[in-house]
Amino acid sequence: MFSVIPSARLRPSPFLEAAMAEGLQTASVYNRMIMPGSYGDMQAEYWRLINGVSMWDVGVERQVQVKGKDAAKLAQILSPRDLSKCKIGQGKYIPMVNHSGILINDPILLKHEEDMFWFSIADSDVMFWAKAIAAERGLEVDITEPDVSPMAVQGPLAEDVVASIFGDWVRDLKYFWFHDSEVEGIPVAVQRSGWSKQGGFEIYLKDSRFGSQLWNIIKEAGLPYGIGPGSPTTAERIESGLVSCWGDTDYTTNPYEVRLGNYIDLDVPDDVIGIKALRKIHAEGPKRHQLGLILETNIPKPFRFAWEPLMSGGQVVGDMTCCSWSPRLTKNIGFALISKEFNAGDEVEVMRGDENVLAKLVELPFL
Ligand code: THG
Repeated sequence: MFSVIPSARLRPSPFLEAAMAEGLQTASVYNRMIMPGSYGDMQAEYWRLINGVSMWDVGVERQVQVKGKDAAKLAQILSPRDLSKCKIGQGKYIPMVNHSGILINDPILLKHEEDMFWFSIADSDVMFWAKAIAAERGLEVDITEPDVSPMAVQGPLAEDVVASIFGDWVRDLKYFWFHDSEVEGIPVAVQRSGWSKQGGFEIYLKDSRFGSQLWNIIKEAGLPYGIGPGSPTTAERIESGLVSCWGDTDYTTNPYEVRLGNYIDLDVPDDVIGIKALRKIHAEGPKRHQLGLILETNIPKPFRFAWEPLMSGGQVVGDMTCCSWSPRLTKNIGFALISKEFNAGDEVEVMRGDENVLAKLVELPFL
């Protein structure tokens, strides 16, 4: 194997030291940061998320803070989801598109004040984009990266763990709503969120000096519940139908193709980036859609970075954009981004170099 050359470009999260002390085995790169992966037992990590509680270093979900007189205006310009009814203390899942209606990021927006927002971003550079748009539109805003790093606590027992640290008020938080708090003097915001469908919270650390201390507080509080380290879990997110922006999408993919149409409001003002393109795409009807795939093989996916083409009748009809063994379905499953001519119930072939594998299209989510 290889090791990583330390570099200021590859920013560590404040939790990385604690994660390495837990025996971190694999990592990837996300938002130009090191993103922890597995701690050596992916089966145990998966079942802990499904049946118990798991803690994740997701400091790679970087925050872009927009503050100032025109902050609300810029936030709306950057997303085709209507933000006019968003309240202070509320979070919203907001797809972002470019001028052609192509999906470029899918942040969670946190509204802190009438004139202050955080974009909690997926893997692409929203800072460049937001600064460029603000300057081009002549808006009065300060766009900065605050010293803020999320950690996720996920799974059916996450609420008990987080309540034992912060108090029973966390049980009343609605989905994506958040509240400022502290523990042992460490400033945080606590939000009901996280990239799984097993329930849970994200604790946004607001002072990176305390990464290891916060990690250990959560670990200790979680001990009676069997907490252990983990990370965003490919098998679970595919079973649950969660989209990975830039994993399941590329520079040709619009939100309607990947089941994000519910988060687009076509009657937002005309100055919202990409809204005219989205109205056109919506009116004409998207050409592709995202469906589940159940592969007729128990052989694991080969080690491969690229999408795998889907064939029917000798023609390429789409792509398989992700694939994983599902421990609950005991099958290999994935997502298809495929021509609208194909629907749930149809069969296609997944091209895997020499070997083609039959796969059945199904509705998402799997579970
Ligand atoms: N947490 C935080 N920031 C993030 C992520 C996160 N930024 C990047 C990335 N993840 C954003 N992507 C998603 C995608 C989906 C969801 C959350 C973040 C999600 N979706 C639910 C669903 O699809 O069912 C609910 C959405 C809704 O109905 O509003 O939870 O994980 N801090």
